[in-house]
Amino acid sequence: MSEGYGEYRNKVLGFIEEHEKWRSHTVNLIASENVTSPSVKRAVASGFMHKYAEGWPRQRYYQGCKYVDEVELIGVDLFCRLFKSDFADLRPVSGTNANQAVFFGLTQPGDKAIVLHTSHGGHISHMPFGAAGMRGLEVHTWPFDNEAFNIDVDKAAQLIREVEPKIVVFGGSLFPFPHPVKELAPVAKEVGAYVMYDAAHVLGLIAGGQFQDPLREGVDVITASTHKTFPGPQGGIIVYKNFGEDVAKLQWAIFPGVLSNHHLHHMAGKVITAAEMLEYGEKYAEQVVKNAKAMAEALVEEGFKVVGEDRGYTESHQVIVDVSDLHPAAGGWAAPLLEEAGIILNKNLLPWDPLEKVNEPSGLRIGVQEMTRVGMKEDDMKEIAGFMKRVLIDREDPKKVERDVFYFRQNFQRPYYSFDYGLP
Ligand code: DSN
Repeated sequence: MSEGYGEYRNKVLGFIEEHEKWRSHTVNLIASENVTSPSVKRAVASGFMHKYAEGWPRQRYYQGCKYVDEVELIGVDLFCRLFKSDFADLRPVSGTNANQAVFFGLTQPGDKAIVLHTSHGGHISHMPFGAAGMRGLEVHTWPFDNEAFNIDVDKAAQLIREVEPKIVVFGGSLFPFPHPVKELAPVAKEVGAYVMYDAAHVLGLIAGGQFQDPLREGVDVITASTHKTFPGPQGGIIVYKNFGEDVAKLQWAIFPGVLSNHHLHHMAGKVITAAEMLEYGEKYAEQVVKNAKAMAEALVEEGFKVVGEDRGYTESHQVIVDVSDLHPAAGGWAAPLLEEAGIILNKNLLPWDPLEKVNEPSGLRIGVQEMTRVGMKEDDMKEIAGFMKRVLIDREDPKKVERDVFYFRQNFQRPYYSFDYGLP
């Protein structure tokens, strides 16, 4: 019998504890993350994690599902209410898994798709090297207007008519402004294309009625992850309209197409988060957008170049900063330096960057959704912008700034907009 492996258990538990302590002391501005409420944590750490339940509630391929079925049916109802959709499917285990299901259900190899290029903020799963390409789709990309930081509507309409795609995909990962869905969905319909919207980043804002409303603007199917502005556990979701006989193809693609068992503990966490968002989502999303605007204005005040000036900088949770004037390595220099100061964000290619600059891109992407969830308001955004200035413009020792970040963060430790803590 081998001895001493308990040391690894101790190490793992120790690193988890260190990580949690460290995260609670830092200002996390990663735009794709969030923190869950204690109730959601309870669901994710529950006995639902030990269960198999392939298929649809009450029509499972496994016995012993009477409780998980009840939870999943509540979830379907809550997600349909939240997004005013005809159907909701909580089974995808990630946003990419949800995208795979749509590509496999609604398209065939050789079909054409139009998506947002990753260098313009699109997601890797939409690309030829991601899920769309793996499905065998011929991938075209939306013409992008760098000035407007958005899809170029006229050129995009022309592209749809030329390419005649089977599916068009809106949404992405660098996403300060709503996409022109109202304008382009009717053109996509003219050529018989499905309209998909990847709401991974903005799901919580849509739920709170503070961004665009894709299903009312002509989208057939929304895919998303459930842990960004939607402050749930890691996972995926698909909500969709009744778009006719192909609904069955989508459902077949979800299971048994790209999934066998779904993750029932995460499913339960999504259900509690949906209830939180029905109760508190409007106020949460409203504060997220206010905070993002306040952060953009404060950064400009401190001397940073923020993208989207003529459009009010942002309408989402994201603020995009161009730091190319501050250092030759730009974002590749700024992001690790900020981490030393306890401010966690990521460097990001901007649409005008050549792809070779991927490790030293011009941009920083900031998301304020997590700090909003722990109770921060507009004035707190000014404090954070001030910390960033001290590190990146004044070139103060990041370790000194880290101490101040630590004390600032002490006051923000609870995930509000939840049944556990209510409103901040
Ligand atoms: N693309 C990742 C992000 O936006 O951080 C999520 O998949």
